Amino acid sequence: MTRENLRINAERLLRRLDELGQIGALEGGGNCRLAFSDEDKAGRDIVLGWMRAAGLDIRIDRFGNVTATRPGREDGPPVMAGSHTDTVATGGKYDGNLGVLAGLEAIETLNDAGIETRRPVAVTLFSNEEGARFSPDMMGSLVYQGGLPLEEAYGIEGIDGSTVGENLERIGYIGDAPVGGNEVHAFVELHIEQGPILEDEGRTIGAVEGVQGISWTEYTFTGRSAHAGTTPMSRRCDAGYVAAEVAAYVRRLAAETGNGHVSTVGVFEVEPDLVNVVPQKAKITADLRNFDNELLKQAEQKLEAFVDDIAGREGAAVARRTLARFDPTPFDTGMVDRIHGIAERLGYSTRRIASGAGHDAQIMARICPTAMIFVPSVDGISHNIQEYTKPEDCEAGANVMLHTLLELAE
Ligand code: HGY
Ligand code: MN
Ligand code: MN
Ligand code: MN
Repeated sequence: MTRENLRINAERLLRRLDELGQIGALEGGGNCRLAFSDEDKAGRDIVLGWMRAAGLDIRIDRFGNVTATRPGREDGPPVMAGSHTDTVATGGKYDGNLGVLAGLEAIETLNDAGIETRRPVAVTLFSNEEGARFSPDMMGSLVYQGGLPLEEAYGIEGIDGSTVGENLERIGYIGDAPVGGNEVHAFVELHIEQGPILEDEGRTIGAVEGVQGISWTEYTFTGRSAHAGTTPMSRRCDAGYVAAEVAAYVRRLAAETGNGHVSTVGVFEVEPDLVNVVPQKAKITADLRNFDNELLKQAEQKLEAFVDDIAGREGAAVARRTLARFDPTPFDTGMVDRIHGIAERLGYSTRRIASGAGHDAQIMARICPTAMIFVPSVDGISHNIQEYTKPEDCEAGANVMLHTLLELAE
């Protein structure tokens, strides 16, 4: 078997995707493995078992990031694949999982073929990529890279009031290895596109050129609860009304900002949440994204001005909390070209593409040459229990991953 003809073991990859997909399985399909939950632990455990069975050197850092390494002829910084196995509450079985399992599959294919590489080859499972329970997202890779101090990360409180540190402790994933200061030769992440472009164009592989900027803000509006029937409209301080106006504005902001801007209000809570009480309090989150940082900043400024104006007119108090803020991240052009070339050489229909979603790769790009491989999402949906990617596309992405790691490891 020549190296060029080397291909991953698709049956093993797909079987593991299914097995991991059983953990935190939801009625009707999909997964819920929120970061540092018991389901997240169970998902980590099964992947760790496969890593150990492959005879890899396992390193768990103090933030629960798990790195499994296959030695090379020489020591030194590894060529690394990686992604995440935590999910949003209505997640699918491919988001993140495909990247971790394809990295492991590529390493096991090298084992099966008895191929010795010059450099070590590793795969990392990063903690809490989603940020849905504990913000910001990409938290594990941020701590791994040194962008978020460990103690600060431990203290972050989640949507259910408990802290990251308490939960990491509870699931037993505070490892011994230090965080930060990690040297990596190059990083490659395979991920589902989570959008419609590859499928619409009938493409199999996306060579990802970069990730758009992300801005997450939580707003808490405080008004005054009052009787919904007796209180004159002019005498109300309706926190729910303010939140609703802001949510509609966040939507309008996308068209106003342009350049493919996207924005949404994902969290919308009112108190006391009763039919005949004017809301006393309302909490919403605004997720704004743009590939142009200046336009993203303009959108943030316009939103702040709108919030102050509408809340001021209603007499409601405003509390703001930044949950995440990442600038647009371009990937290493040499790495993107390499992925594009390998995909074409393997016979896959390929295009360059940008990522609308955040990924661990955008953090790893701070410490080493980094790029991503996308495969199509059926109907372009993700963060939805119907998330699906065809087996042959998972296999294609993993084969591009295999040859990218192999080239980088020489
Ligand atoms: O929100 C994101 O883009 C990622 O899924 N955490
Ligand atoms: Mn993901
Ligand atoms: Mn996701
Ligand atoms: Mn992601």
